Amino acid sequence: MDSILATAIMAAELAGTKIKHYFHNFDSVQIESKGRNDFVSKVDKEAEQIIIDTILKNFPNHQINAEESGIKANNSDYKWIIDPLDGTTNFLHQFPHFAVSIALSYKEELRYGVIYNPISQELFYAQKGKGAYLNHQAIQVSQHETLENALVCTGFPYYEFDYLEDYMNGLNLFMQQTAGVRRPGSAALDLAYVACGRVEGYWEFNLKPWDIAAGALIVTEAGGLATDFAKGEGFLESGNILAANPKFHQNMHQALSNVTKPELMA
Ligand code: 2AM
Ligand code: CA
Repeated sequence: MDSILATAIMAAELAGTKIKHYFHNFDSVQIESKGRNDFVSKVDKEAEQIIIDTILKNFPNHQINAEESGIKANNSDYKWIIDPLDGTTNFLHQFPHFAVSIALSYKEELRYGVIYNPISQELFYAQKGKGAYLNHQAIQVSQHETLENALVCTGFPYYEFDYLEDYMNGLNLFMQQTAGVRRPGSAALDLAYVACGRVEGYWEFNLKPWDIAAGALIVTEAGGLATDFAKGEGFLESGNILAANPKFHQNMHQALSNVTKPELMA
């Protein structure tokens, strides 16, 4: 296996093992007394350090952009984009749906993506031009085209509510016209689920690069499209993402455009 991919997978699995340990040794009394946020930030930080140590041991000159520790700018065109624990609210509530997400870009182009759910032990990964995999088996997006009978997922807005009404319009529409809408709580896993065809499509806005970088590459390598709301490539910058199989992407984009202010779709 390619040495970058092997390093990314090793980092995700080591961090996942640490997160799983805390998940199964969840001292709710201590957490309540010390505060939930302290506990989650301890888990986040420890997992992130494991990932960064694993990467820099193998690639000491690479840049790092990680949720907890920020940017470590090195003199390299390779940049790792890391979310040590995507789905922290789920983790804190003992809801076993969260993941480690690690991506690598070269000159700002996504080249590798790894997402690992340590509880289900599902490992999703992709390398640019080499396809997408779940536990080492090739995966593909679904072929389903129409809203009817489709399953879609999303994330609720949580801090920026300017577009809440537009968001609710989209939700309203998909609720009525699809087989169902899910809000699982981890953007990384939402994208991984699009990639392996469990859901037809996913949309969310105002995310951070580390929430979506790995998942976006895994979707595209699985034959799907991951774009911003204007069908462009600026999703890492805007944080707005729409991911689906190509035909469903078009239908989903059309449906959202009909009920959303043009400025949000731009
Ligand atoms: P996080 O768990 O790493 O914070 C779900 O909508 C997505 O939004 C998740 O990927 C989650 O990543 C991110 N997010 C960030 N802050 C959040 C918050 N306060 N509440 C819910 N999700 C949040
Ligand atoms: Ca996240």
